[in-house]
Amino acid sequence: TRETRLHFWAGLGCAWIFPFLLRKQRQALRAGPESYPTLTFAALVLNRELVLDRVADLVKKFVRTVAMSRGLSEAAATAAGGKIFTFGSYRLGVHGPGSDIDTLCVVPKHVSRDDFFEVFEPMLMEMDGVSEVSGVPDAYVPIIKAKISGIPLDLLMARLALSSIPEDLSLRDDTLLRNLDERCVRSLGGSRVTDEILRLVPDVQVFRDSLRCIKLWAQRRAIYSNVNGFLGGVAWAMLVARICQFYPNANAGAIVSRFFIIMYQWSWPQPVLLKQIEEGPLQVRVWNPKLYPADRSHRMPIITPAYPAMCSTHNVTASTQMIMTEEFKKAADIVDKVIVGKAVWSQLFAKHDFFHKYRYYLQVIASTGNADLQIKWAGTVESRIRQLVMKLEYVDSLTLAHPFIKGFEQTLYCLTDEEVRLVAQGEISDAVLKRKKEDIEGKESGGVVYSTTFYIGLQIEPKQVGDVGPRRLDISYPTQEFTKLVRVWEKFDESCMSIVVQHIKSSMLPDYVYDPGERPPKLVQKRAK
Ligand code: 3AT
Ligand code: MN
Ligand code: MN
Repeated sequence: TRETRLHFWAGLGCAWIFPFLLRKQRQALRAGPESYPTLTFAALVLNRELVLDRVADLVKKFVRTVAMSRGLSEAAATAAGGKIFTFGSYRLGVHGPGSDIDTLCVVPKHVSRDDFFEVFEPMLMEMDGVSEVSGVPDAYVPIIKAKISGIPLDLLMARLALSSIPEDLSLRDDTLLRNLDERCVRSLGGSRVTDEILRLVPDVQVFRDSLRCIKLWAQRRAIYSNVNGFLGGVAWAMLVARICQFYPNANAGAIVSRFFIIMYQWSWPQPVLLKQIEEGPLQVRVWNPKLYPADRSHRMPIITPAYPAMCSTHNVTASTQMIMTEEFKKAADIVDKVIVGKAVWSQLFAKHDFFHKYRYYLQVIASTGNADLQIKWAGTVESRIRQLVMKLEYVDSLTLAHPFIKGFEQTLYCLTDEEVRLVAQGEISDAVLKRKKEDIEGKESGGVVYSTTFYIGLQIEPKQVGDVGPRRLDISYPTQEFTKLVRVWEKFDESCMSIVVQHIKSSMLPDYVYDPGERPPKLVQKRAK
């Protein structure tokens, strides 16, 4: 099209000004016409690469600094090296403009994990264009989150049992994992898995194009989320990779078409494997349902291809499995119709109808009076929601408990303590909704409430013939158990954190769950009275 050509020439023009842009242009040209429109965004791509180059240099400088402080000569300290590896969507080549760069920093044995947080983190803060550096050294996978030139990075570190990290180091060799700290093994995992996936697909470009399509579909259908019991990025990548292996000569369109029908018909709990599970040099557990009852309970096992093999879908419950299976079926039907000309591809990406689908919803409201605390509290509550879902699955007459994949955040300004109490209970008056930050400045009582609300759709068994009286649904036990469970969190503090679970009719859902114009008009009227 004319526009594409315009983008193309504009991009090419820039390329003459910046020689490195030219390299990007060539790559995009080679990648084919689909990528021409991205040429004008070459600057963005370039930005990511530049950022990575700078991080790679910083890691080398970090290793050198620590080595010299330990008494190594300058030459030996420089030879100690240091290297970065990427993983996640950036490494797979399916990242979007909002994606972070997941980066693993590999260092030699004389650099410790403490150095990463005590030396590297401050060095990072000093770097040009860096903002929002925050290290979480005591996480299960210790991490430094940062923003460099506006691009978010997740930085992990792994310390290998080697005296130097050569430029051409590969992480493929399982023996590298010997004598490592568990946290280092976990940190290496992400990179080793993505690299292995890319090695195991017959055609990387077909895999990428197909995965982009499946990711978009899963996001639009609200089934993209590991914490909530659906699948996360790595699991979706492995499913697509498996289909690519079944059809090594197929193009992306064919892969996507086959994907849905194969996944719909898959005989779970038969695992999805990209290669045979291998034993290795460590004393760690490798996924094995014959040996471990916990592994036997996995409903839709999708197993990572790098040693030690792990199940990436531990969180799937009976409900989320049912929901995903239904989505595979719906998508397979659309594809069938597309093939005979009775539907168009865009129907595949229709927005989910979660907030139209059920008559009753559970509303889980987590709130605090502090923005930083809220992130942790809401995260804790969210990570436990699947426990609530599993408890609900045991309730008679409840056929499905459908968790929504994201929470809705609100900041509310309260004038009185009574308002604070009501807001935490989910009772938000129009007056509070309209209030702004300035309205409560200098006030003694009241204050700001940060709240995050999660939703679970409830599907109730239809009334059987012969049933008398209204159907009763008793969910008090699971909800009480759930609130107890989140309150045992070690940082829970009754005085400043609140958790409320309530069940509401769909007509009581707040407007913010809908896009503008999406709310059924009848319900709008009801609420207006
Ligand atoms: P985006 O394009 O960044 O949204 P992504 O697939 O790269 O998609 P993430 O950056 O969230 O997703 O995650 C990349 C990898 O990091 C996936 C997983 O191997 C690892 N990872 C993510 N979250 C966690 C976590 N909480 N704990 C341990 N590993 C994690
Ligand atoms: Mn990422
Ligand atoms: Mn990340």
